[in-house]
Amino acid sequence: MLKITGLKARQIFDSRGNPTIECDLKTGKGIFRAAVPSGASTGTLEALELRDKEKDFSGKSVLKAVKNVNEKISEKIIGQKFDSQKDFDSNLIKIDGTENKSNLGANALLSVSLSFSKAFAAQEELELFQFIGKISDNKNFLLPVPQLNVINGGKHAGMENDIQEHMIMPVKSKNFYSAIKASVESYHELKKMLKQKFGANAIALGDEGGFVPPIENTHDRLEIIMKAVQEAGYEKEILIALDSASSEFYSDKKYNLWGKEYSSDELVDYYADLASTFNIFSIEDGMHEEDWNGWQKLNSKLGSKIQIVGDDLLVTNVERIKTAVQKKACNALLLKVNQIGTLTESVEAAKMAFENNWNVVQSHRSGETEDCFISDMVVGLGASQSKFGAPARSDRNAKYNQLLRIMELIGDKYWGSKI
Ligand code: 2PG
Ligand code: MG
Repeated sequence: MLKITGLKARQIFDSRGNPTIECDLKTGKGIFRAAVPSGASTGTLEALELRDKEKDFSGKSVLKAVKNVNEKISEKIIGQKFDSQKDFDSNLIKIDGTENKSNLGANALLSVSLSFSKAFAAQEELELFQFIGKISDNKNFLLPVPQLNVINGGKHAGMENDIQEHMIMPVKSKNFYSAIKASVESYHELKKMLKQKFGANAIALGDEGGFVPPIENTHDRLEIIMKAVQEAGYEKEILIALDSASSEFYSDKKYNLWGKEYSSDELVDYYADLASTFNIFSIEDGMHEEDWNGWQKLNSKLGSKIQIVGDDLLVTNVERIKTAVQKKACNALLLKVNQIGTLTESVEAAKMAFENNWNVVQSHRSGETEDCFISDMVVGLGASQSKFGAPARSDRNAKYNQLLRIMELIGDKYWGSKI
């Protein structure tokens, strides 16, 4: 049993300089803090991120969510005892009382849910990843194969009608440390090449720490990425992953990319063509979040060779995952805690994916904080992959650095590369 003795939320700023919420939860063991990330290319079915929509900070302040924690949630939980994360989160869900957390805000709920888990781990004298292993019934901790977004596009780079993320993935490295080394060295090689070819402006960074060079199509971006990987000496270790975030460039049943229109079929063919040219391991949100036919075509054409990941499609929601399994729409889950709003529901989503033999990719949001909860979470769940951005900027590297600390504890042979 864990007794909550205090709760205080506040407004802080995320990596884009937008307001977000963090919460301090107090128990006899100390004060436990968690902060909530925020997306730019959000799925329409995500749980509601409560923003004030008033004059300050262009409508983005989160003072109502903060107040909801400090008043409505505090009132119900301070002085109370809880015997598990599940018990605690189901209380939070009850206090909110809506399907999509639109009453108190998924951001308000998540700040409390995550800080509670840190407190409960301390109470049980467990590392956070061990605690997450316990609540998800997993004993096989894994260091993830990272997907690192080295060329940022789309909304994360101030662009439209564009593919969002071009990632390197050290799938064939021999252990986690070698994977990070290969990735960091390739990132620096890419920086050198981009500067040489396009000048200093090409090495400005997007929201996830990747470069934003003046290259307006994915084929040419992947070409220079692979050249850099080769130059760094890692072409045998590193494969490619993409996140199209295609809901962002879909309208009137067409996909609009770089001034050209594609039908669902044509876009599937475009991906097949890319996959025959480059060593692509994974494609995320290749199709629009409601284009189920498109997803089925993509998965049936490429799903036996390539990982097909649902993000906006699934929004970390077990009901959406069930539908996608039944429709054979994809074969992997992108897991984002703030899409659903509590840790327990996020764990349930991951477990449902595992039960269906899907891979799970634990993911950051493009707006992040210094909180590296997701590093412990991916290891605790035993998920094989992470998506934490480029190895640059502390909002991203905080996550890699925490994985390095966990590596010291569990050893780097436990590593997700058997995917
Ligand atoms: C995505 C994410 C993270 P955002 O689409 O997968 O990379 O972006 O947080 O902006 O939704
Ligand atoms: Mg995505």
